[in-house]
Amino acid sequence: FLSEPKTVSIVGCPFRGGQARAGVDEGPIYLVKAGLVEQIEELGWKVKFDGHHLFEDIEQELAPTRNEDVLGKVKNPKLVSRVCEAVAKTVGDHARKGELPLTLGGDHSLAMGTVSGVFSAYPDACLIWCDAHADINTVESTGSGNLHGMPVSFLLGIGQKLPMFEWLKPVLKPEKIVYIGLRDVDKAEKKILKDNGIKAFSMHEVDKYGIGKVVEMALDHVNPKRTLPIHLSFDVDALDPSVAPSTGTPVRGGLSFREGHYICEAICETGLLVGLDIMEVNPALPNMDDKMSVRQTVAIGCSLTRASLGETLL
Ligand code: HAR
Ligand code: MN
Ligand code: MN
Ligand code: MN
Repeated sequence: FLSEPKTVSIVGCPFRGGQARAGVDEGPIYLVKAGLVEQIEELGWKVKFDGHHLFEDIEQELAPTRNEDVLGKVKNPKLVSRVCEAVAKTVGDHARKGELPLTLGGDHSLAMGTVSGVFSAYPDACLIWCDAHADINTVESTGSGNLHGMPVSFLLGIGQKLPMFEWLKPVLKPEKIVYIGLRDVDKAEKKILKDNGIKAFSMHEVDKYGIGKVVEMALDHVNPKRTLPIHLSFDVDALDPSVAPSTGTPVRGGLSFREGHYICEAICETGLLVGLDIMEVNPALPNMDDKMSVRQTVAIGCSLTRASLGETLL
């Protein structure tokens, strides 16, 4: 699906409006500073990166009413909507040019933008969502009100529609998404997954079958003939906190270093990857003094990206 010369377009999104913890907006800045652009070039890709998207115009325009940006339980709906709409346009434009958009988060609410953008260019694409969380709460079911826990329901078009998200079309069908790595799913989310027949491989299945079989079964579900474009949305909290500690909602019992990388390598091997998100790296966590954890998590954001883009072990 990609044009020659194979080109990655980095969409750096220093954005935190989908959740409460400061620092996740620094994630993309750290990933690029760690040398991600050069690392991808080293793999033989052409890399386009013209600086992080600053969303300053949006933040400024909404600043006067910032405290009023709440709708029912949902926090910052106007801000998140405007930012995701901008991301959808940028990502979609890159995808339509035959470039591979690599979005660096920032919090996972951004996936409303990235998936909308990629699916506007590739309507028959499928979505692989690696995460400890299902991020499928609806406006009605959310406990936290944080939009990073809801992007999948918005993309599916389930639950109450919010007026400011009118631009967001339900581009995703329940049979076109598959999860890997789940282990912290709200009760209401479990019901949504079940009611919609959505396939998920939790850590229980990873333990039972092994990661090789799980990725094969996941691909068999969304991409049985291995012909459809793939978008991979990778929340680094899918990995165990011992592996990727610098993230906002760590949950123990996650993917090992190798399991995480294996998923990326196996998807790369299909030759079908058209969109990639690396989300929820938060360099302010677990605390300001823990530079080791930050370096380790940023390095893993980079190595998951490289594994997705063709870095092999031999
Ligand atoms: N399910 C909880 C909620 O809706 C927690 C969600 C999120 N954290 C994430 N998403 N990092 O992957 O708020
Ligand atoms: Mn750009
Ligand atoms: Mn997530
Ligand atoms: Mn998560």
